Amino acid sequence: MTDRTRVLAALRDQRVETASWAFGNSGTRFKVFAQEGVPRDPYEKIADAAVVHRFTGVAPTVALHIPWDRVDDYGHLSAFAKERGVALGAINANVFQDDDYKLGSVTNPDPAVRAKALAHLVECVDIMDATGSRDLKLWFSDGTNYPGQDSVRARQDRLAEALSAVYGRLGAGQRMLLEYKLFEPAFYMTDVPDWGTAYAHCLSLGDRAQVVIDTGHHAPGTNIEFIVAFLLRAGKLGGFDFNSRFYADDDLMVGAADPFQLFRIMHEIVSAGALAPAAGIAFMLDQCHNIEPKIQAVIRSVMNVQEATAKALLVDVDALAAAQQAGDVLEANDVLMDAYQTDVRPLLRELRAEMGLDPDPIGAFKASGYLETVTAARVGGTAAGWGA
Ligand code: LRH
Ligand code: MN
Repeated sequence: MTDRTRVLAALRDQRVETASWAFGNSGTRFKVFAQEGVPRDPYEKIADAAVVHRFTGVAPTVALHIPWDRVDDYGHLSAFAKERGVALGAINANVFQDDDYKLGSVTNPDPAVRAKALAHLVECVDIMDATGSRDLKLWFSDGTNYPGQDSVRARQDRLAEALSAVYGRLGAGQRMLLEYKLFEPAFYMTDVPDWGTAYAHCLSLGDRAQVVIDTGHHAPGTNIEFIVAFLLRAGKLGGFDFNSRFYADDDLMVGAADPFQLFRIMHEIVSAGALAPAAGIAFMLDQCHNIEPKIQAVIRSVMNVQEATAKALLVDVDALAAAQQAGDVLEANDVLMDAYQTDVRPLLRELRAEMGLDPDPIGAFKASGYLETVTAARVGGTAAGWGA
């Protein structure tokens, strides 16, 4: 198999999971700028996600967020998705928007509040049974704002107890993905603030508990690809929430703020042979398109992941290994930069043509008139959002 054939085959098998909430209205505490034509329910979100797959060919699943995507019949929603060529992906729990969770959800000092939060997490596993989803994604906004507000240790005990209860509820083929975040909405201490805390909890839970790396959840200057390499080596990397940022959890399009970082991350993935779906890494987008057209932004994001991946696949691994072994620092860096500096857009256009797709997904999307059609159709009702 020539190098080119190998690279094209790997890119054709790549899978990126979109996020239902990216198609709805979103913003900051200052303002949510509503957009026309935004979906009004999970069905319309999935219809938009299906369009992303139609034009990119590598985004066949869409993650749901509960209760934002709660429906009466998840079997019916799965069938709706299937008719449009996509499937329902990770189920995201939400224990960060209820008044009862002001002092925490599963870490709350009040056992009744903890029980309520746990019940929601278990409900999400019930939903996975109905949608056929493999992954339960858990992010906890839990934390404190002032020193002394609560016992750091007691909260970890409560967290471990809840995670263990959820872990015990997982069915065959299901796993839980624990997401960490340095801060926000808590501003003194977050109960799952970093990869080490998430990793430690997942280690004590078992094989079906793994860590999710949200690329916007680190302190500035964090070497995220080190965390990727470490967790891959430990068999504890479950997936990514891809986005990018200039400052904090900005949730911008992946690769937009720092394409070189995304390349370095995908280089670790490719080097570990963890790109193929069989490796079990969930490559998910977790973004907010506050001011830009949402569907086009998601298409662009998928293309950014493809471009970073293609560059990573082009790294001359033999030359790199030889330079590293020889201690030739500059040669080793050169080999990597050579791949990064390669314009892979012609290769990706060729891939899309081979897949029977328009080489220019964004041009094809615009020419389809889909946005104009749904904007005209989606009149009345309430546009989807974060429901906060
Ligand atoms: C938290 C987070 C989490 C989701 C939410 C939409 O910042 O990254 O993954 O639940 O965004
Ligand atoms: Mn996230």
